[in-house]
Amino acid sequence: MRVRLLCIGAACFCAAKPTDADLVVFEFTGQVTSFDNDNGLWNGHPFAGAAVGQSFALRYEFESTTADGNGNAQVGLYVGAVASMRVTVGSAQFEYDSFSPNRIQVLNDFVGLDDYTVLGVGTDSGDFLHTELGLRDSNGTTFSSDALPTSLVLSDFETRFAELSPGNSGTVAGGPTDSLRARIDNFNIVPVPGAVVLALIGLPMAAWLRRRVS
Ligand SMILES: [Ca+2]
Ligand SMILES: [Ca+2]
Repeated sequence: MRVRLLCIGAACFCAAKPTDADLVVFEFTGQVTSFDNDNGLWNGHPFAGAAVGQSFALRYEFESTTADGNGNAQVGLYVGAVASMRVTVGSAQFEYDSFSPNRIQVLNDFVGLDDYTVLGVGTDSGDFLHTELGLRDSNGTTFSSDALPTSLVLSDFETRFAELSPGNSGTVAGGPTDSLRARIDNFNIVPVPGAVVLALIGLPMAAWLRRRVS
């Protein structure tokens, strides 16, 4: 009986330790502050009708255990960390179906500042979007290392923005660029549904097993 319970316990432990447990969902919301379509690059895009004052939301899921790909102790570079990303402008939505590239970059005390940036470049049903989130603390007091943060305090950063571009050139210098810029006003960590369910199932099960085995 005890052996069987231990086997069940081991199975539960394995089931409660999926990669889901390492996923974190960040959501930023704010407002569109500028929209430029001088080159017509937004034409036919889901965000073609964007306008200053509309609501803005950026939500992404990332793998919190992604390894730092930059050996510099002041630079954390987490390439491919973003598992999914959705951008909403007013009632229009862009949900990435492919990413190339995506990354999260953390700067700690780099030229005196702390900085958190997220880049997503890719498509949704053939439409293209270059998304960049930028948070900057010019006092350099927010981060104490270049580790990938799993929570943030928005008020730590005096500069908070998102910038979008519809062209393949993104924000690369020299190419035509139309852009949408939003300021970020709010931040939430969204519970990952799978992890919540597993935690709810896993904790009572573990307690029950402890009682039975002891
Ligand atoms: Ca590093
Ligand atoms: Ca710092």
